[in-house]
Amino acid sequence: MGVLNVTPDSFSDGGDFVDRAAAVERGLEMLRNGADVIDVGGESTRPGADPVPEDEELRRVVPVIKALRERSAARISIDSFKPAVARAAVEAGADIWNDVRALQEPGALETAAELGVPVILMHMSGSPKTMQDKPQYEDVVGEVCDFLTERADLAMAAGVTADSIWLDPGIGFGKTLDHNLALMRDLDQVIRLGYPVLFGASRKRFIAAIDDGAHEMERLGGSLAAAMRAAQAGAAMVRVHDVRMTMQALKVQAAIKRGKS
Ligand code: 9MG
Repeated sequence: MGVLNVTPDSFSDGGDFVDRAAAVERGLEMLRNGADVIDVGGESTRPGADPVPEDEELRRVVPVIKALRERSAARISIDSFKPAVARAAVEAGADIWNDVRALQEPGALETAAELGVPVILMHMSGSPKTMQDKPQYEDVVGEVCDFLTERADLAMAAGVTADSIWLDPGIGFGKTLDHNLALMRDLDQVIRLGYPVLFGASRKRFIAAIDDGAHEMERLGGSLAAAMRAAQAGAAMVRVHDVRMTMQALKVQAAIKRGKS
């Protein structure tokens, strides 16, 4: 899954507006480089990020999804926790709902059931604005698994089919470095819940915490190490910025496992 953040800090024309053409080109490039899904998001979920009003989020993502749909048959996911944005995105051509709030917004469960598209339920403690203020767990892996199981059960009770549900431990979302490392080490516990697992660690801050404050653009090595760990543990998909290099690493890992070309 290739990350396409349609936010002014990612694709700016120099002012406050998103350069949509550049965003679409980046999405198509990720597909050429081997991505199966493009994850389009119009609201940053980085720690400390400010919320974006619904109309602005729609203005950012809908034209980009329409343009990608016109030019490619590949799967597109909408990264949003707002039911109205997910609905408009699916009408514009998106195939998957990636929800970092795991359908906790009012009306989200019902909307997911109505839309009938696969939905990714991610674990987050708190909200992006405050989630890194002293996150605490007794047993982070157990608590994340319990939360995801409960959200999957609630989704199914609302009418989402079991085969539409994906789970995601939410690396970096309300977690300290040690919490993130425990989740990566014990990822098989999330996988054993029985749903396909999406894993996202690309360019995240825990890499800088291990490697001397490495800048966001200098985190490729750590991103690849985490993606390889996830693939080895059995994650069904990894969410990444650097599609070409991740594909290369995955191909080499698979070839080594086979022991032949
Ligand atoms: C939007 N977003 C940012 N990081 C993410 C992650 O790790 N998983 C999912 N599902 N979405 C993410």
